[in-house]
Amino acid sequence: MTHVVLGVIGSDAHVVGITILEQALTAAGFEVTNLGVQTSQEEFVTAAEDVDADAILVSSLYGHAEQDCRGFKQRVEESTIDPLLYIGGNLSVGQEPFVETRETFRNFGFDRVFDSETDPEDAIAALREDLSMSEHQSDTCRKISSS
Ligand code: B12
Repeated sequence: MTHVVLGVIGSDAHVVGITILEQALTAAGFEVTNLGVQTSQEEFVTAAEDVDADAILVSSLYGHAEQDCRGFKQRVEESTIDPLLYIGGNLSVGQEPFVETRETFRNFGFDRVFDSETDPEDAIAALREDLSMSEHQSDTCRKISSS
């Protein structure tokens, strides 16, 4: 079973994006823990340890992602797990080109960085690729967990 922990980091209260992501990931057969909005780094890591998460998906919309994510990778490294780290949403403030934003968050230790135009299917395809899952495998997860 492939377990994904999802949430909105910091004081950010934008809930629509992660709700859509949760639904898409669940429909694709992933086991999803949605921590909701205003989630601290510590809450992400504790939840991910609890379920032995394969991936943590961080969302940020309100323009404070850099401050909120500083030290996140280090915190994960100090934990008992080694999940993939994805971040997405509206990550930059102002007109910064996305290539620069991506570079910033890659340097923070995120494996993939997604912009606000991301279709949930892109994230699902990336997870399958990075976790070396076939579509069939995640469908199988869904069948097992729903039976
Ligand atoms: C609705 C909204 C609000 C609502 C939120 C209601 C709620 N509870 O959700 C309210 C009015 C409360 C609000 C408040 C604020 N907002 Co607002 N809000 C929006 C708005 C109009 C739409 C957001 C939305 O729901 N989009 C629809 C969903 C489906 O899209 P999404 O969230 O982008 O998510 C998709 C992708 O981004 C991606 N994705 C998201 N996260 C992740 C994570 C991963 C890992 C992956 C793979 C993909 C992914 O997949 C999602 C599904 O396709 C946007 C502008 C916009 N058009 O985006 C501004 C916007 C996000 N808000 C903004 C701001 C500034 C604020 C406030 C700070 C304003 C203020 N001064 O008070 C506050 C912050 C409050 C807080 N503590 O969070 C700015 C952020 C600017 C920035 N980043 O530089 C925006 C961009 C508006 C703007 N152009 O200035 N907001």
